[in-house]
This record gives sequence, C-alpha cells and structure tokens, in this order.
Amino acid sequence: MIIVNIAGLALIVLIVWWFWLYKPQSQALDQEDSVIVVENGVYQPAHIRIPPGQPATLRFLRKDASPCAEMVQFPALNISEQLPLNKTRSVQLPALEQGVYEFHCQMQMYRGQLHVSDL
Ligand SMILES: [Cu+2]
Repeated sequence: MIIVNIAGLALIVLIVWWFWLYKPQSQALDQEDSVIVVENGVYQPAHIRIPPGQPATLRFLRKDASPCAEMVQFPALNISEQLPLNKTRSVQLPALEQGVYEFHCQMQMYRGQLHVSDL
C-alpha cells in the first residue's frame, strides 16, 4: 500500500514537473552542423533561432523509438517530416518573416519553437 502511494506520488511530481516546471533550453542555431536531438520527450534544443529572409536547414536526430516521436510538424509552414530512428534528417525551411513558429510531434508531446529574428 505504501509502495503504491509512493509510486502515485512520484507520478504526480513527474506530471507537475513536465507541464509546469520544465523550461526547455533556448539556443541560436548559428552553426550549420547543429542537430536537434529528439529524446526523452523533449527537443534538445527546443528553441531554435534563425535569421529572417533566408532559407535554413534544421537537422533532427531522433533517438526516441516511440511512435510519438516519429513526425515533426511545422503547422504554420505546412511542413511535416518523418524522422528515421538514429539517423539525421534534414528539414528544409523556406525564407521566413520574423516571428515565432511552433513545431511539434503529432500528439504535441514534443514541442519546440522556431524564433525567426535577427541575431
Ligand atoms: Cu508525440
């Protein structure tokens, strides 16, 4: 009974941490060889910054075998890419105006933001 309670408590702590406390790291994508790792429920880095007005390439490396992680979608850009497991997949982005563009997996458990602004 006590073990069940501890497990339940741990689950609650995990859920609180996941939805309210966790803040993804932000990173400017200034190097051509930067890779966004898809693992453990987060994109790493989850906040990408690229300059406006020029096409860009994002590289994703999916390490999470669960089906949840297999797609990355940029709804505002109509981009949807399937990510192979343990292989780097490049996603081409057109030249974009300044703004913030969300990207996520199909179920929106993985979430990231593309910040298009001058560095
Ligand atoms: Cu998902």
